[in-house]
Amino acid sequence: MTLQSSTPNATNTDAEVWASIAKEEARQEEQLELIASENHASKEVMAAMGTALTNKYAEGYPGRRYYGGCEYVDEVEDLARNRARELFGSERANVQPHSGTQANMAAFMSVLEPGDKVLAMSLDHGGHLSHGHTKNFSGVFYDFHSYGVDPTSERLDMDKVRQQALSLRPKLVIAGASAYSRPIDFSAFAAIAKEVDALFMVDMAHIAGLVAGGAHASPVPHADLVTLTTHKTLRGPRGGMILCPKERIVKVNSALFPGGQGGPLMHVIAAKAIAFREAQQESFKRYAAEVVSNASALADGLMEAGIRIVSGGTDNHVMLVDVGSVGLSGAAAEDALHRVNITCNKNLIPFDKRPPMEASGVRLGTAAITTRGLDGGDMGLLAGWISEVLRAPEDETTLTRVRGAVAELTGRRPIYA
Ligand code: DSN
Repeated sequence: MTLQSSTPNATNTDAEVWASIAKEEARQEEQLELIASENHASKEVMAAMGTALTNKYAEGYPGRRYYGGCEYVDEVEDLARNRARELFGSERANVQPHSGTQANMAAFMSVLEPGDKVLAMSLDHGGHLSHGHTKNFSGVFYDFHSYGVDPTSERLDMDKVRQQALSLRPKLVIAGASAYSRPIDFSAFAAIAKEVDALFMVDMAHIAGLVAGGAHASPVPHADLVTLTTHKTLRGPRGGMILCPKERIVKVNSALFPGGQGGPLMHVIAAKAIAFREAQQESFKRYAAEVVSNASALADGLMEAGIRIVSGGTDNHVMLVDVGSVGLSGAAAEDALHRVNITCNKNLIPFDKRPPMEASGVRLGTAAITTRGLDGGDMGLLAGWISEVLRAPEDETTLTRVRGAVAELTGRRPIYA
């Protein structure tokens, strides 16, 4: 095992915690990360989170705090907000949400009353927990209804979404998903919301990096509220953000603080500012395009190997692999791939007959492996290895051979060289 950037030094005395951190760093180097919501942030982004900014309380917003000594964290938050606005072409940004779910909570609180009707994508068809799951705050406090994908095309059917909106008359329509591989037509959603006098919100957590890099259309010109996370395709620190037109920012800000959070994580906001600057570079545009072309190549390779991909492919960073097509459950496929150091997560596919902890699919994403430099040729290899493992999940000879091939590739493409 090699120790990476957080290797303990003379001042690190907590051997137990540092040993676990070192093992996690080695795990990331040794495994191919196909979890679609993960990525490998830059050393500079990670360094910002290990600074004295973690010590500072700064409830409030720049220039209007409830604590003294905020002059430098004000600079940091202003940098983050301004860079976010430039990056996404948004009039205003709130960079304080600790997570995507907290960004969604504040966005909802800024426009909804408890019990209001909302129309969002079903979690079973690729939506998100915070878009109305009955055990989540969203489903507890608001009256969520859901739309899904068409059973044949496995794509969103905007005529059906419109019919549902017309009969429900929701106060808010939400677009955005955590397991949907096709472009989302934000303009069509906005037109439906307008027709039923609803507000329109987009949760672009998964595709934020693709939007920043020009590899997916932006929802910003169409939506009243846009929420996102900064750690997925956007490749920043773990956290959330809200974008909105200037007339909405006062309500958004007070819904976030004091509505849903207390003190902001200023060390994370510094890391967000650094990540936004990274995402403004030409190299990030190339990265976003490569994430999409790698996903397309991986999906093609799997389909050529006879494995079904939901909706017949992908146009973004993610794909849903129907592992039922090779006789496995998602849980068994996740486990078999984990044994060869390919990490992914089991996932329901649309109209799945299995329960979520078993599922019939695995979700694969290319954001993290593209960060470590894997290219189209590597996608062909990876599709072959995944196919071999899924077709012989108990065969130790196959597993040993593929594990060796993965080790050779990860060794050639280190994350934090
Ligand atoms: N849990 C995240 C995902 O994996 O997509 C979304 O919050």
